[in-house]
Amino acid sequence: MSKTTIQASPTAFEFDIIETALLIVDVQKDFLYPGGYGEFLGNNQALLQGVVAPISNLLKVWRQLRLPVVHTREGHKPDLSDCPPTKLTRWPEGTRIGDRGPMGRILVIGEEGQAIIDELKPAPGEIVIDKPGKNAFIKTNLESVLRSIRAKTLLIAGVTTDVSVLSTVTGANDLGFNAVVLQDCVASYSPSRHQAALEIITAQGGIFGWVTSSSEILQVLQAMQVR
Ligand code: TIU
Repeated sequence: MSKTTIQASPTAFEFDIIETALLIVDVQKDFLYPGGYGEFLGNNQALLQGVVAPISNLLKVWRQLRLPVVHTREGHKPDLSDCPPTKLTRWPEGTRIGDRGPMGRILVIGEEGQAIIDELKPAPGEIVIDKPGKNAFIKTNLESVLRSIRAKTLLIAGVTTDVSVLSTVTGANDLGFNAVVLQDCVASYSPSRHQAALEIITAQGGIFGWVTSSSEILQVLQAMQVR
């Protein structure tokens, strides 16, 4: 497969789709549904709903072409031994990771709230990685999974733009992966922080990566389908 070039910010981006993985970050009930961790932190989870349709549309075509997708889920062991104090103790009791919410224990692996939302449920056989940090590369096998499928470029979708997406983008950049954020497929609890995170990624000539939209990728995929 020859390389293709898409419009992106701050520069056009040239890549090979067969060396590319779609990374969907933390589209979990605890962040997108009422009664989850996001809401317990004082956020309006409804602000994240806009990512569902564009991710779903992209995923449909991505799967038809059998391209690799990796889903991540933020979450901790039931004994919270992998949850650092920096994530645990700064919020009021009853609203912390491990406390009981309407969808089970907050951000605990295996609880209903920690699951990926029904609308974007992983298909059988797709890779799902539980991550204890914001950065999906920390204390996970994500890097080795990506190296094993020879991925050089990551198309990044998910939530939230200013927390796990940004943190994972900077991690990807440090490890030598091209991070390309799909702006319509990422969202924040704050539109201004969403914008700020995208600016941080693309500043200084693209210090951490590129930003584009899912329509650019869909055009590439549609060209592959007619071939
Ligand atoms: N609070 C917030 O915006 N996000 C998180 O805590 N985790 C993720 O972004 N996944």
